[in-house]
Amino acid sequence: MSILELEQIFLDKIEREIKIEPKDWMPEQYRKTLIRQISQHAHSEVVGMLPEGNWITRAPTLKRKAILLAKVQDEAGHGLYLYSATETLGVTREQTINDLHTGKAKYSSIFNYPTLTWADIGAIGWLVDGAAILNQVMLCRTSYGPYARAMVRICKEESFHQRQGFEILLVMSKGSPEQRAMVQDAVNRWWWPSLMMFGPHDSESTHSEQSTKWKIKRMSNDELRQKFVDMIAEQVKFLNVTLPDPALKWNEERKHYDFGEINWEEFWNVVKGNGPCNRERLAARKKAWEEGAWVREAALAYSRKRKERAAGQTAAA
Ligand code: FAQ
Repeated sequence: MSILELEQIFLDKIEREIKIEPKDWMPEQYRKTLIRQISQHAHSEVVGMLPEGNWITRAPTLKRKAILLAKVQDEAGHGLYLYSATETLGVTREQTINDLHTGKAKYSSIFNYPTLTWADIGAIGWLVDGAAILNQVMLCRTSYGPYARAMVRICKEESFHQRQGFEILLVMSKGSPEQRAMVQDAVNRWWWPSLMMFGPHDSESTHSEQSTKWKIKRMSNDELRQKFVDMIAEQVKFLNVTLPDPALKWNEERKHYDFGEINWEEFWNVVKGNGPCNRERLAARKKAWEEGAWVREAALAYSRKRKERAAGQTAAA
């Protein structure tokens, strides 16, 4: 079959909402786009464990500690599903991780901000997981089968994450004046970086047009960001705090909240590696990879041994 015919079959599948599977023919650029996006998503999940991991030993009660541990473990699991989904596209996990360590691959800008107080853990759950869910609900319908299926499970866990974050803030907002001040301070610091998670304005988004045609993306960066603002502007009313944006206002004509301009200079600065914690995050991941080498070697040796044993038993039978 000619490339043109193969491409037509691929485009027909996209048109008819049939998922593209690993063994199907796909344009090289579709494969590359998916490797970029899914691996960066995986890196985000794994790097995303670091800001919260900082509070496992300092969670205020045993119950909070158990919940946070479970949440951070979930993020590791999400990273693993996504690394596996990336591998179905023909790259090895080592290549993918090497791209993170050498700075070739990105991860979400949001994880380059520090977690200064316990209220930050609430703000991450509420705002960061909240933003992640909106984006990921859309990705449950993405055109590549393994990515879409991974997203279904991830979304279930993320909605638990968001509720636990909101509940942390709700409890604190009913506490002492100091606790309420901590909630306000955390919301002030996490609000704008959360809006940046959706990526640049549609007019600046280099990949959106093609990714939308291939149904990798189903909603634009700005559409999702607006949905997030509309959702959070209502939820914040229960927390007795305000969002740090004087321009935030319901627009009756648009039936959406208007909001202020994002500091794009800050966004690109963080994306380029110059945020408050970029160097620390990357150093932590490299250290974990190097110190975990013996575990990977042991697992490989064990699997080799099992295969040899099984082969020996078959030969003897
Ligand atoms: N940070 O043309 P676009 C989570 C880059 S998971 C850094 O619009 P695209 C769970 C972009 O890569 C959060 N870089 O790109 C959790 C591209 O550069 P490249 C992660 C960003 O792909 C919660 C360039 O800018 N979620 O939070 C960012 O069409 C709590 C141009 O941008 C995902 O990864 C950014 N924020 O749209 C864990 C979801 N935004 O690659 C722990 C999957 C853009 O050419 C605790 N990804 N860039 O070098 C996506 O949906 C898309 O990739 C977007 C960006 C929407 C992020």
